[in-house]
Amino acid sequence: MNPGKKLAALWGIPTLALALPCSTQSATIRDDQPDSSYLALANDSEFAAVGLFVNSWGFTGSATLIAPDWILTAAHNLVAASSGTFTLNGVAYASTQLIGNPGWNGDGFNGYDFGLVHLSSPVTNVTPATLYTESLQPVLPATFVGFGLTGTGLTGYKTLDNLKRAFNNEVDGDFGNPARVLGCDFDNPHTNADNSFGSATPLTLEGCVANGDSGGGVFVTINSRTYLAGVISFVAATDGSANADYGDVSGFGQISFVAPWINSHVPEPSTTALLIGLGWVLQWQRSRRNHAGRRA
Ligand SMILES: [Ca+2]
Ligand SMILES: [Ca+2]
Ligand SMILES: [Ca+2]
Repeated sequence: MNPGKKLAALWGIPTLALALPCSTQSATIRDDQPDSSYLALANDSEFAAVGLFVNSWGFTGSATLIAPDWILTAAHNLVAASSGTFTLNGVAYASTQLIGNPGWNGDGFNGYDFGLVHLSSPVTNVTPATLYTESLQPVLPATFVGFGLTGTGLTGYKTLDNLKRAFNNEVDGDFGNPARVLGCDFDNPHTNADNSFGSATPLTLEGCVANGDSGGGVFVTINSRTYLAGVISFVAATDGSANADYGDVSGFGQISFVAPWINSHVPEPSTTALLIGLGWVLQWQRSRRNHAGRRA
């Protein structure tokens, strides 16, 4: 992907939108798969630590519990915010401190789209996600979890129904800085013309991130254990419109390169030092196509 092209940070959705009537259309999911499958995947216990994050100026994003009283989200969810509320399993937790990564400069391609939020009281009924602190090696499937807008690959994002969805995709692309930012394309089951990275065949529950998924979790399962490996940051487009339809690209920051910063603020996040990589095939494929997007 051409780093010079614009992308759409997944700026949140005004909470006012939550009150608007929502259709039953499912979201940035395959048009030939049931929405119920994506909803069920999100409700897997492995992803229980992902909750809704609404900042003080009323925009909706997502976040993941990484310690009983700390959540990890996107830095751009914290811009100009004085506080935020994290909701998990119907319980709202107020913030006491917002910490955007000091390296964040508004450019998702450069990474650093990470923010930490300290909660006023600990979450006692959900186990925090375990951080994956090694650098991800392509190609591997990952699961993206968030509360963003919904629609299909044919329509792009259309509605916000405040439900947690998850989709799978193969992490097989980057934006020129793979140690920090990785991505995956939304492959179209009806044509290979939308393929940008790797295989043109979508996974069964393939999808794309959309507005409001910002700060949500990117999970990988290694040796039967599931880890939080990334934070959802942006959607980029090959078709000039970053609307999360087929062909658009999900981008996320790797936790590994900001792990020291996380550890400097969060006393005891659950992490792993598992060494990996030898078993993975290094098939890093980059798009030769220019991608254009827009800020949402
Ligand atoms: Ca894909
Ligand atoms: Ca592909
Ligand atoms: Ca598009």
